[in-house]
Amino acid sequence: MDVLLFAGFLGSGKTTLILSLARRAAASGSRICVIVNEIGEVGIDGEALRMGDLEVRELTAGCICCQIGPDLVRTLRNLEERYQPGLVIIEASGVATPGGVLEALHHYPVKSVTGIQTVTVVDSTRFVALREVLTPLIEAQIRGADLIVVTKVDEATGAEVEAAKKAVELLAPGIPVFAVDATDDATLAVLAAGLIPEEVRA
Ligand SMILES: Nc1nc2c(ncn2[C@@H]2O[C@H](COP(=O)(O)OP(=O)(O)OP(=O)(O)O)[C@@H](O)[C@H]2O)c(=O)[nH]1
Ligand SMILES: [Mg+2]
Repeated sequence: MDVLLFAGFLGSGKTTLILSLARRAAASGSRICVIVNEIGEVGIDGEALRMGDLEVRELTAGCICCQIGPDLVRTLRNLEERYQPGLVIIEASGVATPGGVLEALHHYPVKSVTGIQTVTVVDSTRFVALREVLTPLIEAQIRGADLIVVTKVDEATGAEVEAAKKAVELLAPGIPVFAVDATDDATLAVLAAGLIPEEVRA
């Protein structure tokens, strides 16, 4: 099974994006499973994702990048046993770094995982301010990405979008960057084609 890891600060648009992408995939009959890591919150994302007809597991006992790596691995093994999903999407908590999650998976390997790609979600309306106060976290999330999605371009000013894109390109040179708003079907379709394995796609 392939794993898609979504990282990005709180409220950046991870769940929204996962739902839109999954909508383009589940119709093939292949089960997509989602693992969502929320810390100290009621399971709002879990509920939203279940409404997207996805098999969802919630991990709430800590952060998967630094505290509960073994729980993540156990959950992946369990999903593999029950569903043999073509794709497992992991929504990391807003304070997780991709490097931490990958380290956990490296430490306790899951045999059936054939590939892991990291998507970092960057909120264009808040990027500059967040980077200023949370520099190490925001930069580690971007540096750890295989692909970056800059969200909320419908809400941001042109200057905000450009500032976010430019900073991201400097922090993660050569990494593909997509700018989207949640209703931008054309870009989401291109994203889905690149991220979702063919056998899982609708
Ligand atoms: N205008 C606009 N709003 C968006 C977009 N993407 C997400 N949102 C809104 O931003 C808010 C946060 O989105 P979520 O998808 O819940 O973000 P998240 O990263 O999963 O948040 P946490 O799980 O709490 O870290 C919601 O109110 C979304 O409706 C977008 O492209 N444009
Ligand atoms: Mg979420």
